[in-house]
Amino acid sequence: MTDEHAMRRALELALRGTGRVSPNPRVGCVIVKEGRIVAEGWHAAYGAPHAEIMALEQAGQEARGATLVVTLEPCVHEGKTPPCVPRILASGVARVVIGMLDPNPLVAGKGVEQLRQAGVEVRIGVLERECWWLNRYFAKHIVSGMPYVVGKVAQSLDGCIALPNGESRWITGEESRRRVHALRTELDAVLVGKNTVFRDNPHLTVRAVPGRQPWRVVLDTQLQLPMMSFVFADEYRERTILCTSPAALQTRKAETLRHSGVQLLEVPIDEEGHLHLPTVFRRLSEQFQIASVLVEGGAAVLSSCLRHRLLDELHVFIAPLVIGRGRHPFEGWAVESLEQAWRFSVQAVLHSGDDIHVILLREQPVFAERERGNGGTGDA
Ligand code: AOF
Ligand code: ZN
Repeated sequence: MTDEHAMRRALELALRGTGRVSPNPRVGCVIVKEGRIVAEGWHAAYGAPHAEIMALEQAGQEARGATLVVTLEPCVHEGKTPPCVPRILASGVARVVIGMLDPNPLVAGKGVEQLRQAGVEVRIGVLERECWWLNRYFAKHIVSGMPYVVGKVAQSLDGCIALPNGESRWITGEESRRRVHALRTELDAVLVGKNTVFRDNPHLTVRAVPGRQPWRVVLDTQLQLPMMSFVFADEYRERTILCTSPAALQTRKAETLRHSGVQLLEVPIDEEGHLHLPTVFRRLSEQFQIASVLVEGGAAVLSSCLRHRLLDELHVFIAPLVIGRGRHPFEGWAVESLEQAWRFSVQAVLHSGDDIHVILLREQPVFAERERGNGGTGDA
């Protein structure tokens, strides 16, 4: 059993925390002795024991002289649970293999330092890229106080998200819709603008896959949306956060919505008369502990995200369909020269049923250079 093999298993275990641990990281841990895994642990829920503790408890005496393999640097701080490093030391583990250092400033590097000082052999950076990918939401949120923002676009081959009259159902196919639902349950919140709710009256819930419901964030500056929109009236309305202007918050309508359980969030207006988007995200992070947001549209909101440089990642689902004249996903964004165009780097190109699923990142991830090798074009 190589360290890489063990780390793969730890990564698998970490995934069990999906949708349950945010804003904390998804962490997995295995304990390896004489070439085989003797215990497994993962962070199962927010506030629950850390992955290392779960694994150590299962290992008991077997931990003595063993190797502990964990996706994230063990912690040294007293949080909702006691620190892990002292427990690791007490267990008699001889060697610790770590996927990535903890970006949490309370931990960052200190876990490794304490382990080494106590004479434990430490190896860092095994499957680091995969570990980082798993915890990109956590990392952004803990370092910057802003959520990790993922945009979603469902479009035709020629870049249309809707006909000129706004009709958009269904450009992409069933598998792509399933993947969007999987994103909704993985991320903490789904965000849309007023026009999307007007036009589609979406539920923005998770139905096509199992998993917990995300927060639903709706931007409606003047509070014009009908009270009977599903996001305000269905059984999950207490999971809806309506962002609106200070003036609109004073109205009877706002009061009625608050009474029915909808959360209201006051956001200042920017120079163009829109809700100030960076403030929306900061408040979602501060007041609701939202570490990741899926921006599902429409074009005005997606464009605004670009203008404010808020998109960390973009998922484009492309149906093999030519529409011709139609609506464009970023039509509210314009540049004068190609140098000003917004450039992403391609992270993955996947088949999604009959569609293409492209995952893009706002910048080259730290690891891409190292791993690019000969195969890729390296061009976004
Ligand atoms: C987790 N699960 O398995 C590990 C974490 O408030 P606490 O005590 O739950 O601590 C949260 C911090 O602990 C988190 O920000 C991260 O830095 C560190 N490691 N957290 O939730 C785990 N190993
Ligand atoms: Zn810990």
